[in-house]
Amino acid sequence: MQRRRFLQAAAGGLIGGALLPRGALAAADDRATVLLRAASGLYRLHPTKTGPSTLMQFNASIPGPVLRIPRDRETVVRFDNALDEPTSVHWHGLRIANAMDGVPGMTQPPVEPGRSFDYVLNPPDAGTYWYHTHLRSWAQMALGLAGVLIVEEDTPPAVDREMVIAIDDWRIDREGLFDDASLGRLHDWSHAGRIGNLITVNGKTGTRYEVRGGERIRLRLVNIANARTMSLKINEPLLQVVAIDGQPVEPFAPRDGRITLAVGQRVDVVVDFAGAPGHSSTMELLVRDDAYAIASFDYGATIARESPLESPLRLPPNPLHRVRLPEEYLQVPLRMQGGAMSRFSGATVDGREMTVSELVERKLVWAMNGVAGLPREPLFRVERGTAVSLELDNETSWPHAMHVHGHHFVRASAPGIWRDTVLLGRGERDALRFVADNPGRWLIHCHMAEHMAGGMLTWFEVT
Ligand SMILES: [Cu+2]
Repeated sequence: MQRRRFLQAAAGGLIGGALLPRGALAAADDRATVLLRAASGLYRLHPTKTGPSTLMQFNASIPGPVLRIPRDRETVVRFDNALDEPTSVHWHGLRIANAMDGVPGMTQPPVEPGRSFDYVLNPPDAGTYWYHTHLRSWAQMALGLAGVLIVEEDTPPAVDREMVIAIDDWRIDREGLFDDASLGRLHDWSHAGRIGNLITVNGKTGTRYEVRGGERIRLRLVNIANARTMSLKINEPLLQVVAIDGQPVEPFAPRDGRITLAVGQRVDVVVDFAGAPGHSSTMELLVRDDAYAIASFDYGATIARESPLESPLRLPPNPLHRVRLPEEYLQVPLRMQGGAMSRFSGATVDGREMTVSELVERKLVWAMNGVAGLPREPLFRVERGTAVSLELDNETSWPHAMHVHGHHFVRASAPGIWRDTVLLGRGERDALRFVADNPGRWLIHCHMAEHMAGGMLTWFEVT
């Protein structure tokens, strides 16, 4: 009975988008407080195969609830850890105070089982973000500890509706259960990370959305997987990208209609649904030469307007857009090394030189600038306001989704677009340029959870 109730609660959370009311708790100082609780619970990943799996969930929901918070005002997220292991919550892409960044051992101690932590969020930029565990994320994130975070614009943009579309990648076994046995497998760590065999959209397979002809809908696409880069195609002709990694861009139609999301990345699109009543269009995941429908948009009998809107929708600029990048930068080389099929001859761990076999014993299979794992000293330490150019060189045979905490950057190869996570193909080089204007200690790492766990992380300090 209890199990049945639990499953219903989880399913109910998904259908409704699990919106937490703002100001769920009226705090004395009038800051909105939301409650977020991590716990193990049962969830049925595969719709037809047997049995639910034991996963890790925020608020008994897969994915976690969609949190909506205001811009430029404080929200307290009271986080309770009801797991039987330590964890933390990282707010991916938010330019917030360092102490709230949720990185155990760097910005806070781990939140132990049975303990709480108040995350005070005061984000300057509106947009689509997400939150997830930052401890043993190769296991905890694979098991479900992730959700979408929306920082609302001061004035809601003129769309009829919006949909949050969190896409995940699960590895399930023959029984349709979460594949525990392969969790932490060295082969995944040294290759492409934990790539799954079941794609879910907001925790479900075969997700169907009802739409109306002429309707203008903002889709917030988020890749919450551990490792899989997703190439998506939505079969609608009137589609414009309006934001990338939360930050508004000049609207554009994606080339070949293809939207690529590395892990951690977000893209907001505005779709003017152009079909007739009864029509159905699909969202496809493109894998090599194949396309898999992962969700559909089904047109109802009524229409929203006679013909779709034509003028593109522009989102209001964020305070980030006032940051001016200079001509001169502090250049910081960052060589990405290791992994399978590379010329990797060893690295330093805690100041000690190690051979590849010594590294492999410790499951350290990636390095940056010759150091595997988190270095004692920062990659660079700068005064607040210093302009930095991170000169990335991917010497490995694998793509990596590099994420910088607490800041957004502009790629030298794509000026004008601010990102917090960038996909670098094998052998690729690029420079990430930003003003280090947020004091504290911040991580730089590959967001493919197995690569970070395997040593691909470093940090910098802004004084
Ligand atoms: Cu990587």
